[in-house]
Amino acid sequence: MSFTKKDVVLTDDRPKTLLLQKHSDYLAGYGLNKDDFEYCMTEYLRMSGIYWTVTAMELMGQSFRMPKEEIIEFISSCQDSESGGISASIGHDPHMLYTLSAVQILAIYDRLDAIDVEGVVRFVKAMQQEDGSFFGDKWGEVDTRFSFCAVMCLSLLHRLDAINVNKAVEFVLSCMNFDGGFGSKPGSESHAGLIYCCVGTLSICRRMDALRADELAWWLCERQLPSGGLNGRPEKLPDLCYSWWVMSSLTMLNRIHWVDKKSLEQFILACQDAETGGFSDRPGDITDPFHTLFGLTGLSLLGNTNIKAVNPTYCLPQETIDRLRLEPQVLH
Ligand code: GRG
Ligand code: ZN
Repeated sequence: MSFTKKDVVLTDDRPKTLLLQKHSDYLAGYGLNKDDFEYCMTEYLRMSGIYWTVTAMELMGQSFRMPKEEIIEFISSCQDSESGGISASIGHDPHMLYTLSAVQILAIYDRLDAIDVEGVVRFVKAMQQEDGSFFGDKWGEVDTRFSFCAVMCLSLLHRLDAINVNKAVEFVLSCMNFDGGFGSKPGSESHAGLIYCCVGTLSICRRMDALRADELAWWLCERQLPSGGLNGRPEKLPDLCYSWWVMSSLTMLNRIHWVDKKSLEQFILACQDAETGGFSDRPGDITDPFHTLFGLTGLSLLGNTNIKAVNPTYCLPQETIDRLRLEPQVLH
């Protein structure tokens, strides 16, 4: 019997240095042509797209290249006056994911005054259920991602008091599995993306003591493959964005040294496109703003000083978290 591992091979002609100027040009140009096919097809997640881009530009010290006032104006016009929630694009339905992205962008810009904050608080509060879980929107999907969106959003607004935090934590803990990991709801398989959401929720609510830290960190560091890249669960291919979901969780757990940093750094650098700029999920694939942010944040967590420090809980520049005087918990 043979054991095959799904992985990629890094070729010798791969990028080996950080191409910051290329990435800044790529993101500054993204969406300049509003008729571009890819731009049109991603309208349903526009608010998050702007968050990924603005955050990446901030971390590179390039945010002056972004149309700040236009972005703030766009966010204001995506808030629904009735529910108070914020949508991905003008005329779309409000959702927890885009409400969080909007609040994150405004937190970076120090412009939370541009929205009706009480409206956002009302929206998030209305999404909490009896068992402490959160809906994503009025249609009632429950997912630990939405628990994280709720607590992150309210903490950025200094309004965590509006929800039942103990119940929110209780629900997240009910999603903990035998391996110490977390899924999207009770009984769902552990997945690194959802582990980040659950650990992040506990970090914000200062309940990291409830984690089984050693087991969880062991599961997380087992995500590293021979190429250096990380996958999101066993038997899956490596994907650059797990450099964020896994490494941010390990940082909150104070066990980042459990992965081989050097080979992960080489994998991340290999995901850059030296011609177009930007990062992709795997070497040689097409780049996008989502993976570009997580390539940069991954390198920042690994200690690259050409990129500003990122906060592992909030996925925002550390300087924003300091300005807001937030103190998410990390294990010591
Ligand atoms: C503030 C950064 C930030 C996030 C807000 C939306 C959110 C909270 C977190 C998303 C976490 C998550 C579920 C990430 C996983 C994304 C992903 C690559 C999903 C793909 O899932 P599969 O099963 O991929 O298609 P694999 O890699 O398992 O094959
Ligand atoms: Zn990915």
